[in-house]
Amino acid sequence: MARAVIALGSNLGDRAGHLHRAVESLKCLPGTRVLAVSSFIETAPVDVPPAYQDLSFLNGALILETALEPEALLDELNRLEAEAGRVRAERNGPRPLDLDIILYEGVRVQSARLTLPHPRAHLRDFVLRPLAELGISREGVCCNRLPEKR
Ligand code: PH2
Ligand code: MG
Ligand code: MG
Repeated sequence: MARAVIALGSNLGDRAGHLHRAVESLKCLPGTRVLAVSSFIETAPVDVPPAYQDLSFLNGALILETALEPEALLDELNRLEAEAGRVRAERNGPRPLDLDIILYEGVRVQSARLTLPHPRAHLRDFVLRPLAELGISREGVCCNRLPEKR
């Protein structure tokens, strides 16, 4: 089993509903347990096309423990995004649900599909604020390190 940190975001439709349903769906993934969930916070859009500057985000984060390998976990996250109605049309376009793997304990990956730890998470307040609530600092993200198990 490995622990992984997932960032959640939504700026389309019933944002809170999408995030809450995602947490419930993650609890049901095979070999997976959700250990901690942050609160969900309202954040201003960062680096989105000008047409979508008015769509503020709801963001959060969670820690899970899983038997899924990183790429298998990514497949499940992409499936949940699609089930929430996400259509990938343009870069950083509006989305009912975005689920990003921020780090996966002890694993560094650089492939076409996945980079771990997440290459931009440590620069983004909308990720770092929920992570801080879970006891994970910017340094923790950069160093691929989670707090001791309690
Ligand atoms: N996600 C992005 C781009 N910009 N801004 C906020 N506030 N929250 C996000 O989740 C977000 C963003 C790309 O995934
Ligand atoms: Mg994403
Ligand atoms: Mg994202």
